[in-house]
Amino acid sequence: SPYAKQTYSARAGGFSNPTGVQLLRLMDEKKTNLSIAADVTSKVELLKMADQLGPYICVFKTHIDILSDYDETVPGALQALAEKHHFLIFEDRKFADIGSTVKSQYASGIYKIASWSHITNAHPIPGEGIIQGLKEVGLPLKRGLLLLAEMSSKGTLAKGEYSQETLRMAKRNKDFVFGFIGQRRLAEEGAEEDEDFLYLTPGVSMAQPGDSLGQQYRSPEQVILESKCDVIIVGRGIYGAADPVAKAIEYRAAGWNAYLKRTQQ
Ligand code: BMP
Repeated sequence: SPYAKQTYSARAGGFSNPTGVQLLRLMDEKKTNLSIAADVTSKVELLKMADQLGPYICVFKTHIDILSDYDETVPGALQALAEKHHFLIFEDRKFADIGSTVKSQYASGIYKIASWSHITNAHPIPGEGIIQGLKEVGLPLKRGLLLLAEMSSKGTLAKGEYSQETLRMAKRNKDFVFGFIGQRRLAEEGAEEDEDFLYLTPGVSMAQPGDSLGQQYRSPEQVILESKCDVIIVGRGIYGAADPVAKAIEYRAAGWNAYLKRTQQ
């Protein structure tokens, strides 16, 4: 793919979603394609992780609904840390319902995700209405959406024609959809690759092949160099280590060196 050889910031011009543009630029500015999956259950731990790892990451990925002590001070505190360290917040909500329902789930409820999270994601399983619904809430706030084209877990049904149709759905909604959660850069069969998207990839570890619940890991090099994805998402590989900051620095270097090799800078 010609895009995989270009720098992140050079690719920004091909994106119409403002969050996608912002992310591409900040990756080159901060020299990082690392995202942390901050899967902790207390707000003190969550905010500590955002403050300590903030300097080394481009995206801070949350599962806000696993916090046992969530309250309405959390989004503001996260936003302040995002400003301080220049990262984007990604609430990994994985919406999967009809357009009308996801609109309410995105804007309302306890978490009001659209009001604080730069990025969120959705399964394409319900069809294009899910994008339309989320877009009505997110676009006026300049938010961006990722579609889950593939998953890292064993036995995933998101493959083949499902992933291909996901790519076509994204192409029809480039104002809001700027990329995918996936395991490899996708090309539409039979079509020239004419459109660029960002690929954010979970299932990354330099130490483990997987976990006991179906997670499957690959290395930063496999993800960035071989599969031509753009962002490595690392959870337990970093926050589960004795020294998470030192580990984040290691993963950041591995991801960045693979990117430099890919773009031959
Ligand atoms: P870990 O690196 O600890 O295995 O965490 C992976 C993170 O990425 C989790 O937050 C999980 O919800 C998410 N994730 C994934 O593992 N595989 C996917 O295909 C999509 C995900 O969002």
